[in-house]
Amino acid sequence: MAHATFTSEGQNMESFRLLSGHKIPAVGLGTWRSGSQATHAVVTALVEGGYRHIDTAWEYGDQREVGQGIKRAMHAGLERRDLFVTSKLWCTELSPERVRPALQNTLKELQLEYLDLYLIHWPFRLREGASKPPKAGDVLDFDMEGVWREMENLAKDNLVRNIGVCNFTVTKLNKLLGFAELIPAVCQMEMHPGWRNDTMLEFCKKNEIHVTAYSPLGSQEGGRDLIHDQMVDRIAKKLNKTPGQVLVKWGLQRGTSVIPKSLNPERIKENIKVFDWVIPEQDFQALNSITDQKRVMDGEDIFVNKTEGPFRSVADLWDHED
Ligand code: NDP
Ligand code: 1BO
Repeated sequence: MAHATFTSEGQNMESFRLLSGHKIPAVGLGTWRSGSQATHAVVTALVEGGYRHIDTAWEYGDQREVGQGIKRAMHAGLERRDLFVTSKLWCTELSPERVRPALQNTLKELQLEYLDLYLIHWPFRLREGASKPPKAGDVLDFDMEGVWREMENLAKDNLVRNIGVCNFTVTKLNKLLGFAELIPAVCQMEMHPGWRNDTMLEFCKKNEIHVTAYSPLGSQEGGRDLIHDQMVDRIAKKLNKTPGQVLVKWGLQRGTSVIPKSLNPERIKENIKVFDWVIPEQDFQALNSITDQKRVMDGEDIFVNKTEGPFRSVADLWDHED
């Protein structure tokens, strides 16, 4: 269920309550491929846009820049306790003894004492220096239980407020739920009208795991251009909104938090102006009816080796659930 609060700019910002009792702001700024421009984007989002939620990851290589942006926003008057900062544990660190040092490195890069949310980025362990696509021996066994215990220990030691996962399937979540002492607070996954991912959404709702929708606009280079989709554009024009706003709102109306990425100040501010209007039911259902359902982020380049395995196809990665 969404809760409304007001930021210092008077922007109505909704949030969702996690199982832990903490609140996750409904719209966050994505920072993948933001590079050196991440600092400016984060400052714009936090200080001018009214954002309170930032999504980053060690793998994005921009945690230092994101941390600079957060620091500048705090100098401008924001309090750490009002912010929700997410980062992610990369695949080379997916062994129990590497979890805590990886988090400590992330905290150092971000110049933070704690994270609000730490996620397993992908449920596949990679050898350091793995190629893309992986060579034989690049994808290693993943001790999910051992890694999760260490994630739980980070939460117990208050270094992270919440822990969760990304890019899991029902099969993998069931396995995790079988041994977890702390249930994942959040499952982050690709979600937009071109990849509704309904099975995972329903499974997470049933298990009270909050869902964050990534690539809500269809992602970046090589992604799916939903911004220029005819139906999205028609609905945007009818509602006097932009396609970006319609796509963000679609995710919110499904009960997910949403993390659009932008480096453009106007688009950053536009993407969060989504709280004082709704997509009418008929249009919402039209967006739910796009038949060409396809992942953008299928993981093939990073994890599939067609001849050597252990994952010989995209279907293998997703446990043949799609
Ligand atoms: P998005 O779906 O957020 O799309 C970003 C693209 O849309 C950029 O090219 C951006 O360009 C453009 N854009 C942004 N706003 C608008 C607008 N209003 N109108 C038109 N174009 C717009 O892509 P991402 O794949 O980056 O996903 C968002 C975030 O989700 C990531 O940045 C990352 O934080 C997270 N993520 C997590 C993953 C995981 O495995 N856990 C995987 C993928 C993403 P411009 O910058 O020029 O505005
Ligand atoms: C490989 C990283 C994808 C964006 O999270």
